[in-house]
Amino acid sequence: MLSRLSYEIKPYSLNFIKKPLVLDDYHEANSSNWFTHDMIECNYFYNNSLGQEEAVHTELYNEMTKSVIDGEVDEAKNLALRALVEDVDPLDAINNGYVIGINDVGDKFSKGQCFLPELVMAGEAMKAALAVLEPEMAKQGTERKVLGNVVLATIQGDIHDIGKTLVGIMLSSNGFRVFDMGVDAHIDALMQKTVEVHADIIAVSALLTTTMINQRTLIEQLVESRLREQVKVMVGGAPVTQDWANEIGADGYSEDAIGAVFVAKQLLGHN
Ligand code: B12
Repeated sequence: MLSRLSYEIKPYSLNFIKKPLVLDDYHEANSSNWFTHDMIECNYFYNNSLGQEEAVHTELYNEMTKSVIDGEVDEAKNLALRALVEDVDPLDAINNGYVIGINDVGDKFSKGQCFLPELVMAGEAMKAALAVLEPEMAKQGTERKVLGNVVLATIQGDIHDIGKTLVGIMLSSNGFRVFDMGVDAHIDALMQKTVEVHADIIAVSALLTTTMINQRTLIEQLVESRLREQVKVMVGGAPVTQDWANEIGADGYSEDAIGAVFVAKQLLGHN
């Protein structure tokens, strides 16, 4: 017989079950047809394969995922606080809850299935949750496995920061340690930071055709100062293209933030 919990589990639970149902099914799931045989079968399987405590955590993870997808900043933060009170491992909360949400929104943005304000709000919700959970992880000494150090900035002369910040959120959500140098970041400062933090990647954004040139200057100066072999360079921003990346000798380019994660992993051999 199905337990009461079955009926409380939201569609997002299906993320954790090896069943080809995806978040896109959520809207459909909200229709009256949701309690299909498949769903009941899934939750039956689910309830019988997890202990009560894990099931409760899974419900919390699902709420976390949803808070990011819905761009609910306060909700995301409150759920993170609840995780701490309920002794949920912060790393599990990040990986099983929030990251699933931000990756879903990022993926939808890439496919033109959602728009910038939704992506920005999802990023804000993600940041609010990380701000609660990361200090706790540091305290517990359970920091996430770091895939690599990334020095990130909007290049010298340019003050656009929305895209750069989204790239930073996606990279840090997916295991990179990001040192965000903000906007109008001077090339000297970027190089200094690269040395200081042993950066594996420098990721620079440019939104102006006039400041794209500074991405080239950065690479030239890295070569001159013999830092070029030690660090990969990724470039992006609305006017930047793969051709431009090739022309200036950058190692990686992506047209969006979710692609930036893929490229960064690839550059460091994590794919
Ligand atoms: C918002 C905006 C502003 C805001 C910026 C607010 C902020 N906090 O960032 C304000 C009002 C301040 C602004 C100012 C200016 N702006 Co403006 N701005 C824009 C606008 C409308 C949107 C930019 C944006 O945020 N896009 C959304 C983000 C998510 O997209 P994105 O940045 O491209 O990032 C994505 C990808 O490119 C990629 N990505 C981004 N960075 C990186 C980095 C890496 C490493 C990787 C891999 C990927 C990656 O991932 C991101 C997420 O998917 C654009 C028009 C447009 N449609 O692009 C004009 C635009 C960029 N601005 C423009 C101009 C001219 C200016 C000003 C010079 C205007 C002026 N005369 O003062 C000033 C710039 C001053 C300066 N020194 O920088 C022009 C540039 C024209 C050109 N060819 O150079 C544009 C194209 C508008 C236009 N059509 O004329 N701007």
